[in-house]
Amino acid sequence: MALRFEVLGRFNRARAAQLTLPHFVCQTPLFMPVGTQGTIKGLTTDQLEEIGCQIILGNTYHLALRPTSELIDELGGLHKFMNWPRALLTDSGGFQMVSLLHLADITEKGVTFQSPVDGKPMLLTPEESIQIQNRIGADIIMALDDVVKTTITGPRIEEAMYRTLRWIDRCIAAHKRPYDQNLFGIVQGGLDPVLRDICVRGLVDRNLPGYAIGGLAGGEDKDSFWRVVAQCTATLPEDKPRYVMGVGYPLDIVVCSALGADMYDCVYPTRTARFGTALVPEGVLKLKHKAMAEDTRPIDPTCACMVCKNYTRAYIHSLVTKDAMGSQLLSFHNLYYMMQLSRNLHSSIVQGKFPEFVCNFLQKMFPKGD
Ligand code: PRF
Ligand code: ZN
Repeated sequence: MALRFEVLGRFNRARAAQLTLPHFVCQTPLFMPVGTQGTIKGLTTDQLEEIGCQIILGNTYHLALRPTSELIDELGGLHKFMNWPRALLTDSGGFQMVSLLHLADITEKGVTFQSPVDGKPMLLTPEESIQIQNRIGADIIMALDDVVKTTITGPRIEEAMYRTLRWIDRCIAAHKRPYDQNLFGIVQGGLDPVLRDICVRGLVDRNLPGYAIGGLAGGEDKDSFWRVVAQCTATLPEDKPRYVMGVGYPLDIVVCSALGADMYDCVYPTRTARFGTALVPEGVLKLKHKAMAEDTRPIDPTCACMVCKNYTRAYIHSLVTKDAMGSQLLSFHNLYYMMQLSRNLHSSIVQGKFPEFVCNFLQKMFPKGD
């Protein structure tokens, strides 16, 4: 295995750990910003380091189309290509195709889809997904899974779960770099506890370096979402990282961490920045709002980030939708907020102050009388 996972502190089911990857030693719980074409939109890798970002996520699907995994491999791997010395994770590609293209069709062989570049039919098999991810060279690579929306019901959920289990063996067999890349399996099974249990057991039997909980954050209600996370974290091994895929609302990260999850990724903080929204302890602040036009305060007076130290709400209001700098400044602040949230989760768990942290977080977000 190419990772070490040492739990440094616990509070009930919550854990704070040190996750040692080939390119970086990370502290968990941690949030991973999503970079699509080998970049986090609007930020340089220096800025990402300054914010305290430990690991970023790249999408196999996007990178494989352009600039292509062969070219990335030839140029020395994605770390070098994008000038990012810290950890990287790539997702397997299937989920992106299904969620972005709607043209994708899943069979036992793999995911078939039409290339958005030239419209030609293409097939992504578990073997190919792993081969592409081996070329890209991220610290963590994800198995190709069969993802279905949690809001659908019936035999398709069961089929996707069993297919995900069959595909994991094809992924393991195809993986050529287990010495410096960690292959994570993905738990599927919709909202059905019996299917989730079969999938967890099946993956744990394969003794993988880490496990993801997939298929969530797709429109199901919070109660069902949290119940699946709680069930999976209760049965996944204590000594391996647990990654809840596609989760990025601050409140969900706090709840999932209390339930024993360690890693998260989402486009939300950067996407919402591009729509003019800042993440703040009270929830969100909409910079497009007229009320911001003459507001000389920083986005968040309690935030220590470069943007909050140097710019007013009025200035950012004047930029949003008019200049790329507006969304760049907001992305910087929002990712800083997510990194600060990760750091606070980690240190409060280590210091035995997790309940105080959660109470404080909830009181600010949901003040009395609201
Ligand atoms: N599988 C993969 N990537 C994902 C998910 C998944 O289930 C989610 C959750 N819907 C986000 N990203 N491979
Ligand atoms: Zn800030």
